Amino acid sequence: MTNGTKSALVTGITGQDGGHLAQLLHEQGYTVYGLVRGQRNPKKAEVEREYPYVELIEGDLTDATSLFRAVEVANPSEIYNLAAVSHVGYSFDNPSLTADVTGKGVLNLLEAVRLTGRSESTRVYQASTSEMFGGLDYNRPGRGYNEQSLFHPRSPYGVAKLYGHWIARNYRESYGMFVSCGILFNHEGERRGLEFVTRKVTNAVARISLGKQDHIVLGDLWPKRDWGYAGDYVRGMWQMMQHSEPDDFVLATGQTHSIEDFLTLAFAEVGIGDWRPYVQQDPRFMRPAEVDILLGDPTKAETVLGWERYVDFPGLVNLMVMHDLEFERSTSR
Ligand code: NAP
Ligand code: G4F
Repeated sequence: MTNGTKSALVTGITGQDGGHLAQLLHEQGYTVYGLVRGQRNPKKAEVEREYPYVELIEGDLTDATSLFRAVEVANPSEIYNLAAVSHVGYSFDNPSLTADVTGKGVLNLLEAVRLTGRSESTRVYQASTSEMFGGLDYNRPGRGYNEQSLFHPRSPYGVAKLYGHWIARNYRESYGMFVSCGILFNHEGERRGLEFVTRKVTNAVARISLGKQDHIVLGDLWPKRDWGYAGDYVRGMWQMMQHSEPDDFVLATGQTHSIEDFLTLAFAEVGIGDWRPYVQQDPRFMRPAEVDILLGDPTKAETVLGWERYVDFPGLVNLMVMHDLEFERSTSR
């Protein structure tokens, strides 16, 4: 299905999801605009190389004026707000910045849409997160969080995202704007930042197997996450924006695995059966408050939107390790 008349503005274009989404929107025939921040952002050249069809606009979620300008220039039918301070560990060290970007930045963007007179013509996607839940859903043991579950964020990131979530819902209710929130559980892939645990592991596994590195240093290994593939999840974001009504949707796999499980599969990909000799732990990578387990229930997205996933957990680990092996073979570092 293509739609040549639509244009989209994607914030967070230099991030993991921004890349996957830019590709999907381009394939659907959209004119794609991407918000990029900073005077000399090194990732700008990467976007220009990998997604040459994206028209870049300079702006920052903390700078309301720049967002007004971006909205005026792009005049988008859809805005995907993916930009955020998105690393949970980093948010503990930088809580104020996280509140400004991940929380108040959402308000700045919604105001840019409303005050430029686009409340009725522009649909907005807000990147909400399973970090807003913060652990086990004791009301639904074993069945996972859904759209009705209670929130209990356990990090400055989760708290800031919860503000973004509620202000997005408030603009939907107050001004009748089409604002949908995707409550996404962890999604990973070959474009995942190296600071997140899955990519840190697959990159290290590739380097260890090629003799470029001899161990990896991690934090806690027992937490469990509901890990899916980012390519599947950006399709869900787009489906939310095509739906007849704005709403909230959980995207998840309905399965949860520990970091130890991830290590076992990743090392097995390169023929290493026992990963323990290669893994060290350091409190530096542990958090003041941890989310022990995340498990999501995607029934609503599956039934209402027809959302499907094509990559399962072993497939995800395989594609990430294979990608990193190829990349590490091609560089001498
Ligand atoms: P990511 O790779 O960390 O990308 C974050 C993006 O935000 C980057 O493009 C970054 O740009 C941009 N950004 C940071 N501060 C900004 C600012 N002040 N103004 C404008 N842009 C700024 O994140 P992701 O994994 O793609 O996730 C996309 C969104 O979904 C995020 O909001 C994240 O919190 C949320 N989310 C992610 C997951 C997941 O598992 N991936 C799950 C649930 C929700 P620079 O290049 O300039 O730093
Ligand atoms: O990969 P992580 O940093 O992802 P986390 O904290 O679950 O957050 C990600 O998913 C959220 C959705 O639930 C997003 F909203 C958020 O933006 C981000 O994309 O950590 C996963 C687990 C944690 O329990 C962490 O403590 O891995 C543990 N961990 C253990 N060692 C580590 C490390 N995490 C990182 N980043 N680095 C380590 O060395």
